[in-house]
Amino acid sequence: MKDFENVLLEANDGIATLTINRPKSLNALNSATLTDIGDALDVVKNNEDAIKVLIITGSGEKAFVAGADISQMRDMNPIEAAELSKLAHNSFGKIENLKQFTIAAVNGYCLGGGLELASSCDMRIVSNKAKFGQPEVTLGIVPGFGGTQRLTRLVGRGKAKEMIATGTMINADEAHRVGIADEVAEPAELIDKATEIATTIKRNGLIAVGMAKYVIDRAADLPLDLAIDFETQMWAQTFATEDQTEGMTAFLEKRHAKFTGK
Ligand code: CO8
Repeated sequence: MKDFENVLLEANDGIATLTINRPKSLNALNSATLTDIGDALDVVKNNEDAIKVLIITGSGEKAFVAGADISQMRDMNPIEAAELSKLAHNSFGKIENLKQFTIAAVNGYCLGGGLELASSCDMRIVSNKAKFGQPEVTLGIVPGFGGTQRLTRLVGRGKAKEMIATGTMINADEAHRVGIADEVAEPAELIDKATEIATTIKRNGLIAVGMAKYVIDRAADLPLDLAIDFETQMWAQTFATEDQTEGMTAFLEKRHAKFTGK
């Protein structure tokens, strides 16, 4: 696939892996890395035929992403801070808007912008050595890449406020208990576990998977009657796809479906 300076993008048998690759800085997110993430996500979006699921992870054994790059941020003025935040929102928004399902394979420190990146993914499979936190207040700032919002939606207001106001880290078991982590794995088994889930998902039709994540994300904060109505519209639309005919025909013919994403 395409080469980037700060991330690696590889694809194998329908599953792409995007690795944040600045291990000397614990994969901290500077502008160049956020730009590379956005560009790599465009490649994923434009290759729906070849890529059905995306795994996002960090390079090295220590960190998924240890936050936004503090050495870049220290001397920024408010306008530059807003630009950096916009850059991150643009890239993280692309993750949510992909049809492809996204899995964060959290291999180590997942702090600040790192937790905000992981929170933008559809699922989080985490190493039992991973540590999670929003330490921004310890630096005199607040989360600026969506942390006050996406973390709150994952764990509820009380826990989000506790994590953000204390700035302290929680371990993988606690992250699992509060709903940040969907599964916890041994470090050596993390990518295999993420790949196993990705393999199950990629067998399903990309349209149905993409629509399911779209309706879950878009309708989550609507009143229930509107959300149900939205789901009904999406459900009805799947009956206009070849995948629906193929899925149901395959069931009736007692064979595996061959979805084409049409
Ligand atoms: N930015 C820049 N460099 C970093 C970062 C970071 N976030 N994290 C680690 N590094 C660098 C260290 O400076 C060090 O570099 P060097 O070897 O050149 O001295 C290298 O990575 C290794 O780190 P440590 O030596 O500190 O490793 P330790 O094992 O001792 O500690 C920790 C690991 C606990 C993860 C520690 O590095 C740490 O606390 N890092 C900072 C974590 C943090 O505060 N993250 C939040 C940053 S703020 C943020 O993400 C805000 C997002 C919203 C921004 C909105 C902007 C508008």
